[in-house]
Amino acid sequence: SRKIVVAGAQLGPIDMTTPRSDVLDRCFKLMDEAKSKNVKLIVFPEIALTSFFPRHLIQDPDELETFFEQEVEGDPTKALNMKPLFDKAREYGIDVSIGYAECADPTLTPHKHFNTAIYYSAKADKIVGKYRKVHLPGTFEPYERKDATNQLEKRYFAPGNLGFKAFRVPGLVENAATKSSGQEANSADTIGRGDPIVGMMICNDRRWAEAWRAYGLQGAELVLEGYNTTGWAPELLGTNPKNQTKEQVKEEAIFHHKLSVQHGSYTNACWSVNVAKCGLEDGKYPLIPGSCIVDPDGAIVVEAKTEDDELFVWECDLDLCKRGKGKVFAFERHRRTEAYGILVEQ
Ligand code: CDT
Repeated sequence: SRKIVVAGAQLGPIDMTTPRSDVLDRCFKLMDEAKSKNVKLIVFPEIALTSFFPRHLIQDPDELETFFEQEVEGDPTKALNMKPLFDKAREYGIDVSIGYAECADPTLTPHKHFNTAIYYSAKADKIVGKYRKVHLPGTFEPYERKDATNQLEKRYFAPGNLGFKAFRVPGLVENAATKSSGQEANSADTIGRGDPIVGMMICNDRRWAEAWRAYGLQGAELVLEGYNTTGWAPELLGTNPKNQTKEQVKEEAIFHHKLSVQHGSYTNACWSVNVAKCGLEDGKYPLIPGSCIVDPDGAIVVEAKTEDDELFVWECDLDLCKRGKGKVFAFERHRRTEAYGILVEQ
Protein backbone atom coordinates (compact mmCIF):
# COMPACT_ATOMS: atom_id res chain seq x y z
CA SER A 1 0.00 0.00 0.00
CA ARG A 2 1.23 3.47 -0.81
CA LYS A 3 -0.98 5.49 1.51
CA ILE A 4 0.28 8.54 3.40
CA VAL A 5 -1.54 10.51 6.07
CA VAL A 6 -0.90 14.10 5.05
CA ALA A 7 -1.93 17.34 6.80
CA GLY A 8 -2.20 20.88 5.55
CA ALA A 9 -1.44 23.35 8.33
CA GLN A 10 -3.37 26.44 7.37
CA LEU A 11 -2.29 29.56 9.25
CA GLY A 12 -4.50 32.48 10.15
CA PRO A 13 -3.28 36.05 9.86
CA ILE A 14 0.15 37.16 11.07
CA ASP A 15 0.74 40.86 11.68
CA MET A 16 3.87 42.83 10.79
CA THR A 17 4.73 43.10 14.49
CA THR A 18 3.95 39.49 15.47
CA PRO A 19 7.11 37.88 16.90
CA ARG A 20 8.31 34.65 15.24
CA SER A 21 8.06 32.92 18.63
CA ASP A 22 4.26 33.48 18.65
CA VAL A 23 3.97 32.03 15.16
CA LEU A 24 6.12 29.05 16.15
CA ASP A 25 3.85 28.39 19.14
CA ARG A 26 0.89 28.29 16.75
CA CYS A 27 2.80 25.93 14.45
CA PHE A 28 3.61 23.66 17.42
CA LYS A 29 -0.08 23.38 18.29
CA LEU A 30 -0.81 22.23 14.75
CA MET A 31 2.09 19.78 14.93
CA ASP A 32 0.76 18.39 18.24
CA GLU A 33 -2.60 17.82 16.60
CA ALA A 34 -0.88 16.25 13.59
CA LYS A 35 1.00 13.86 15.85
CA SER A 36 -2.21 12.84 17.62
CA LYS A 37 -3.73 12.06 14.19
CA ASN A 38 -0.80 9.94 13.05
CA VAL A 39 0.16 12.42 10.33
CA LYS A 40 3.39 11.62 8.44
CA LEU A 41 3.75 14.89 6.52
CA ILE A 42 2.62 18.38 7.52
CA VAL A 43 2.58 21.21 4.97
CA PHE A 44 2.80 24.88 6.02
CA PRO A 45 2.07 27.86 3.71
CA GLU A 46 4.21 30.28 1.73
CA ILE A 47 6.22 32.73 3.89
CA ALA A 48 4.74 30.96 6.88
CA LEU A 49 6.51 32.69 9.73
CA THR A 50 5.77 36.37 9.04
CA SER A 51 3.12 38.67 7.68
CA PHE A 52 2.98 38.77 3.87
CA PHE A 53 5.44 41.67 3.89
CA PRO A 54 5.68 42.15 0.06
CA ARG A 55 2.48 44.17 0.28
CA HIS A 56 4.53 46.90 2.00
CA LEU A 57 7.24 49.16 0.60
CA ILE A 58 10.10 48.63 3.03
CA GLN A 59 12.99 50.90 2.11
CA ASP A 60 15.32 50.33 5.03
CA PRO A 61 17.45 47.26 4.10
CA ASP A 62 17.98 46.35 7.75
CA GLU A 63 14.26 46.36 8.42
CA LEU A 64 13.64 44.31 5.28
CA GLU A 65 16.25 41.78 6.37
CA THR A 66 14.29 41.02 9.55
CA PHE A 67 11.73 39.15 7.42
CA PHE A 68 14.32 36.75 5.97
CA GLU A 69 15.85 33.52 7.29
CA GLN A 70 19.48 32.51 6.83
CA GLU A 71 20.87 28.99 6.79
CA VAL A 72 23.42 28.10 9.45
CA GLU A 73 26.35 25.92 8.31
CA GLY A 74 24.54 25.39 5.00
CA ASP A 75 21.54 23.93 6.81
CA PRO A 76 18.11 25.63 6.80
CA THR A 77 16.95 23.41 9.69
CA LYS A 78 19.48 25.29 11.83
CA ALA A 79 18.27 28.75 10.76
CA LEU A 80 17.71 30.69 13.97
CA ASN A 81 13.95 31.20 13.65
CA MET A 82 13.17 27.79 12.15
CA LYS A 83 15.35 25.46 14.23
CA PRO A 84 12.71 24.87 16.95
CA LEU A 85 10.23 23.77 14.29
CA PHE A 86 12.59 21.18 12.84
CA ASP A 87 13.61 20.02 16.33
CA LYS A 88 9.92 19.32 16.96
CA ALA A 89 9.58 17.56 13.59
CA ARG A 90 12.57 15.35 14.47
CA GLU A 91 11.10 14.58 17.91
CA TYR A 92 7.70 13.68 16.42
CA GLY A 93 9.08 11.86 13.37
CA ILE A 94 6.93 14.01 11.06
CA ASP A 95 8.08 15.32 7.67
CA VAL A 96 7.64 19.08 7.23
CA SER A 97 7.29 21.28 4.18
CA ILE A 98 7.36 25.01 4.85
CA GLY A 99 7.71 28.26 2.93
CA TYR A 100 9.94 31.11 4.08
CA ALA A 101 11.75 34.20 2.85
CA GLU A 102 15.33 33.06 2.24
CA CYS A 103 18.44 35.19 2.51
CA ALA A 104 20.61 33.00 0.31
CA ASP A 105 23.87 34.87 0.13
CA PRO A 106 24.56 37.25 3.00
CA THR A 107 28.01 38.05 1.57
CA LEU A 108 26.46 39.99 -1.33
CA THR A 109 25.22 43.58 -1.21
CA PRO A 110 22.28 43.67 -1.54
CA HIS A 111 21.73 40.18 -0.20
CA LYS A 112 20.38 37.53 -2.55
CA HIS A 113 16.81 36.75 -1.57
CA PHE A 114 14.36 34.07 -2.67
CA ASN A 115 10.81 33.04 -1.85
CA THR A 116 11.58 29.46 -0.85
CA ALA A 117 10.03 26.19 0.31
CA ILE A 118 11.92 23.26 1.82
CA TYR A 119 11.07 19.66 2.60
CA TYR A 120 12.43 18.10 5.78
CA SER A 121 12.43 14.30 5.90
CA ALA A 122 12.29 12.95 9.45
CA LYS A 123 13.57 9.58 8.23
CA ALA A 124 16.65 11.13 6.59
CA ASP A 125 16.83 13.87 9.25
CA LYS A 126 17.68 16.43 6.62
CA ILE A 127 16.29 18.65 3.89
CA VAL A 128 15.62 16.45 0.86
CA GLY A 129 13.89 19.04 -1.34
CA LYS A 130 14.28 22.76 -1.90
CA TYR A 131 12.31 24.98 -4.25
CA ARG A 132 12.63 28.70 -5.00
CA LYS A 133 9.54 30.41 -6.41
CA VAL A 134 9.82 30.90 -10.15
CA HIS A 135 6.73 32.99 -10.94
CA LEU A 136 7.02 36.18 -8.90
CA PRO A 137 3.83 38.24 -9.21
CA GLY A 138 3.34 41.98 -8.87
CA THR A 139 5.72 44.83 -9.61
CA PHE A 140 9.15 46.19 -8.71
CA GLU A 141 7.82 49.70 -8.12
CA PRO A 142 4.78 50.34 -5.90
CA TYR A 143 1.48 50.88 -7.71
CA GLU A 144 0.68 54.50 -8.56
CA ARG A 145 -2.83 54.18 -7.19
CA LYS A 146 -2.46 55.17 -3.55
CA ASP A 147 -5.17 52.92 -2.13
CA ALA A 148 -3.88 49.81 -3.98
CA THR A 149 -2.38 46.83 -2.15
CA ASN A 150 1.16 46.40 -3.39
CA GLN A 151 2.66 43.09 -4.48
CA LEU A 152 6.40 43.81 -4.37
CA GLU A 153 7.73 40.29 -4.81
CA LYS A 154 9.63 41.36 -7.94
CA ARG A 155 11.43 43.93 -5.79
CA TYR A 156 12.30 41.70 -2.85
CA PHE A 157 13.05 38.33 -4.43
CA ALA A 158 15.12 36.97 -7.31
CA PRO A 159 13.30 34.47 -9.55
CA GLY A 160 13.90 30.91 -8.40
CA ASN A 161 17.03 29.33 -9.86
CA LEU A 162 16.49 25.69 -8.92
CA GLY A 163 13.93 24.84 -11.61
CA PHE A 164 11.07 22.44 -10.84
CA LYS A 165 12.95 19.49 -9.47
CA ALA A 166 10.88 16.61 -8.16
CA PHE A 167 12.46 14.42 -5.50
CA ARG A 168 11.78 11.12 -3.83
CA VAL A 169 11.06 11.09 -0.11
CA PRO A 170 12.35 8.18 1.96
CA GLY A 171 10.38 6.49 4.73
CA LEU A 172 6.91 7.81 3.91
CA VAL A 173 5.45 4.60 2.53
CA GLU A 174 6.12 1.12 3.83
CA ASN A 175 7.83 -1.53 1.74
CA ALA A 176 8.89 0.92 -0.95
CA ALA A 177 10.41 -1.16 -3.75
CA THR A 178 12.47 1.79 -4.97
CA LYS A 179 14.40 3.19 -2.05
CA SER A 180 16.09 6.52 -2.33
CA SER A 181 17.93 9.03 -0.28
CA GLY A 182 15.53 11.65 -1.49
CA GLN A 183 17.46 13.32 -4.29
CA GLU A 184 16.24 12.18 -7.68
CA ALA A 185 12.88 11.43 -9.17
CA ASN A 186 13.40 8.20 -11.05
CA SER A 187 12.88 7.15 -14.63
CA ALA A 188 9.48 6.34 -16.10
CA ASP A 189 9.66 2.62 -15.33
CA THR A 190 9.79 3.20 -11.57
CA ILE A 191 7.06 5.85 -11.41
CA GLY A 192 4.16 4.53 -9.37
CA ARG A 193 6.45 2.34 -7.28
CA GLY A 194 8.63 2.92 -4.30
CA ASP A 195 9.32 6.12 -2.43
CA PRO A 196 6.86 8.91 -3.28
CA ILE A 197 7.82 11.46 -5.91
CA VAL A 198 7.17 14.96 -4.62
CA GLY A 199 7.25 18.45 -6.15
CA MET A 200 6.85 21.85 -4.56
CA MET A 201 5.45 25.09 -5.89
CA ILE A 202 4.68 28.41 -4.27
CA CYS A 203 1.47 30.41 -4.65
CA ASN A 204 1.47 32.12 -8.07
CA ASP A 205 3.22 29.05 -9.58
CA ARG A 206 -0.03 27.10 -9.20
CA ARG A 207 -1.62 29.23 -11.91
CA TRP A 208 0.97 28.12 -14.48
CA ALA A 209 0.44 24.91 -16.43
CA GLU A 210 4.20 24.78 -17.12
CA ALA A 211 5.01 24.37 -13.42
CA TRP A 212 2.58 21.48 -13.04
CA ARG A 213 3.72 19.80 -16.25
CA ALA A 214 7.38 20.05 -15.23
CA TYR A 215 6.52 18.00 -12.16
CA GLY A 216 4.11 15.76 -14.07
CA LEU A 217 6.89 14.81 -16.49
CA GLN A 218 9.03 13.69 -13.55
CA GLY A 219 6.22 11.46 -12.33
CA ALA A 220 5.23 13.61 -9.36
CA GLU A 221 2.60 11.94 -7.21
CA LEU A 222 2.27 14.68 -4.61
CA VAL A 223 2.61 18.44 -5.17
CA LEU A 224 2.92 20.68 -2.13
CA GLU A 225 1.87 24.31 -2.50
CA GLY A 226 1.54 27.16 -0.02
CA TYR A 227 -0.02 30.53 -0.79
CA ASN A 228 -0.82 34.08 0.35
CA THR A 229 -3.48 35.38 -2.04
CA THR A 230 -5.16 38.75 -1.69
CA GLY A 231 -8.90 38.42 -1.07
CA TRP A 232 -9.76 42.05 -1.47
CA ALA A 233 -8.06 45.25 -2.61
CA PRO A 234 -9.76 48.34 -4.06
CA GLU A 235 -8.04 47.97 -7.45
CA LEU A 236 -9.55 44.49 -7.89
CA LEU A 237 -13.14 45.78 -7.79
CA GLY A 238 -15.10 45.93 -11.02
CA THR A 239 -12.35 44.56 -13.23
CA ASN A 240 -14.91 42.26 -14.86
CA PRO A 241 -18.71 41.98 -14.78
CA LYS A 242 -18.51 39.22 -12.18
CA ASN A 243 -16.69 41.13 -9.47
CA GLN A 244 -18.80 44.18 -8.75
CA THR A 245 -18.83 43.74 -4.97
CA LYS A 246 -16.24 43.01 -2.31
CA GLU A 247 -17.75 39.55 -1.79
CA GLN A 248 -17.55 38.78 -5.51
CA VAL A 249 -13.87 39.80 -5.60
CA LYS A 250 -13.11 37.27 -2.89
CA GLU A 251 -15.30 34.61 -4.49
CA GLU A 252 -13.52 35.05 -7.81
CA ALA A 253 -10.09 34.79 -6.17
CA ILE A 254 -11.09 31.54 -4.46
CA PHE A 255 -12.59 30.24 -7.71
CA HIS A 256 -9.36 30.84 -9.65
CA HIS A 257 -7.30 29.28 -6.87
CA LYS A 258 -9.35 26.09 -6.87
CA LEU A 259 -9.61 26.00 -10.65
CA SER A 260 -5.80 26.11 -10.89
CA VAL A 261 -5.03 23.41 -8.35
CA GLN A 262 -7.82 21.08 -9.51
CA HIS A 263 -6.74 21.43 -13.13
CA GLY A 264 -3.05 20.96 -12.27
CA SER A 265 -3.70 17.84 -10.21
CA TYR A 266 -5.99 16.31 -12.83
CA THR A 267 -3.82 16.96 -15.87
CA ASN A 268 -0.75 15.59 -14.14
CA ALA A 269 -2.51 12.81 -12.23
CA CYS A 270 -1.08 13.81 -8.87
CA TRP A 271 -2.32 14.69 -5.43
CA SER A 272 -1.86 18.29 -4.35
CA VAL A 273 -1.83 19.79 -0.88
CA ASN A 274 -2.68 23.48 -1.07
CA VAL A 275 -2.24 25.51 2.07
CA ALA A 276 -3.20 29.11 2.73
CA LYS A 277 -2.10 31.79 5.06
CA CYS A 278 -5.43 33.56 5.31
CA GLY A 279 -7.65 36.01 7.13
CA LEU A 280 -7.13 39.67 7.84
CA GLU A 281 -3.46 40.60 8.29
CA ASP A 282 -2.76 43.77 10.25
CA GLY A 283 -6.53 44.12 10.58
CA LYS A 284 -6.60 45.47 7.04
CA TYR A 285 -5.37 43.10 4.34
CA PRO A 286 -7.55 40.05 3.61
CA LEU A 287 -6.04 36.83 2.29
CA ILE A 288 -8.29 34.13 0.82
CA PRO A 289 -8.85 30.78 2.54
CA GLY A 290 -9.58 27.74 0.31
CA SER A 291 -6.91 25.39 1.66
CA CYS A 292 -7.57 21.93 0.29
CA ILE A 293 -6.21 18.58 -0.75
CA VAL A 294 -6.98 17.59 -4.33
CA ASP A 295 -6.89 14.01 -5.60
CA PRO A 296 -5.37 12.88 -8.93
CA ASP A 297 -8.80 13.13 -10.58
CA GLY A 298 -8.96 16.82 -9.74
CA ALA A 299 -11.53 16.47 -6.95
CA ILE A 300 -11.22 18.29 -3.63
CA VAL A 301 -11.29 15.61 -0.94
CA VAL A 302 -10.86 17.77 2.14
CA GLU A 303 -10.99 21.49 2.72
CA ALA A 304 -10.27 23.84 5.63
CA LYS A 305 -13.41 25.39 7.10
CA THR A 306 -12.07 28.49 8.82
CA GLU A 307 -9.87 31.49 8.06
CA ASP A 308 -7.61 30.75 11.00
CA ASP A 309 -5.04 28.21 12.15
CA GLU A 310 -6.48 24.86 11.13
CA LEU A 311 -5.20 21.38 10.44
CA PHE A 312 -6.89 19.39 7.67
CA VAL A 313 -5.95 15.78 7.16
CA TRP A 314 -6.34 13.17 4.46
CA GLU A 315 -4.94 9.72 3.81
CA CYS A 316 -3.61 10.07 0.27
CA ASP A 317 -3.33 6.81 -1.66
CA LEU A 318 -0.58 7.38 -4.20
CA ASP A 319 -1.77 4.40 -6.21
CA LEU A 320 -4.75 6.52 -7.30
CA CYS A 321 -2.27 8.38 -9.55
CA LYS A 322 -1.88 5.27 -11.68
CA ARG A 323 -5.11 5.62 -13.65
CA GLY A 324 -4.34 9.09 -15.05
CA LYS A 325 -0.62 8.44 -15.47
CA GLY A 326 -1.31 5.20 -17.30
CA LYS A 327 -4.08 6.35 -19.60
CA VAL A 328 -5.30 9.87 -20.44
CA PHE A 329 -2.07 11.48 -19.21
CA ALA A 330 0.40 8.78 -20.19
CA PHE A 331 2.78 11.46 -21.45
CA GLU A 332 5.17 9.12 -23.26
CA ARG A 333 2.32 7.90 -25.48
CA HIS A 334 0.22 11.00 -26.08
CA ARG A 335 2.34 14.15 -25.86
CA ARG A 336 3.27 15.78 -29.19
CA THR A 337 6.46 17.64 -28.38
CA GLU A 338 7.04 18.47 -32.06
CA ALA A 339 4.08 20.85 -31.77
CA TYR A 340 5.19 22.48 -28.52
CA GLY A 341 8.17 24.55 -29.68
CA ILE A 342 6.23 27.76 -29.19
CA LEU A 343 6.05 27.07 -25.47
CA VAL A 344 9.73 27.80 -25.01
CA GLU A 345 10.43 29.96 -28.08
CA GLN A 346 8.26 32.85 -26.90
N1 CDT B 1 1.84 35.29 -3.10
C1 CDT B 1 1.39 35.26 -4.36
O1 CDT B 1 2.05 34.74 -5.25
N2 CDT B 1 0.22 35.85 -4.63
C2 CDT B 1 -0.34 35.95 -5.93
C3 CDT B 1 -1.20 37.13 -6.06
C4 CDT B 1 -1.33 37.49 -7.47
S1 CDT B 1 -2.69 38.42 -7.77
C5 CDT B 1 -3.81 37.29 -8.43
C6 CDT B 1 -1.17 34.73 -6.33
O2 CDT B 1 -1.00 34.29 -7.46
O3 CDT B 1 -2.01 34.27 -5.57
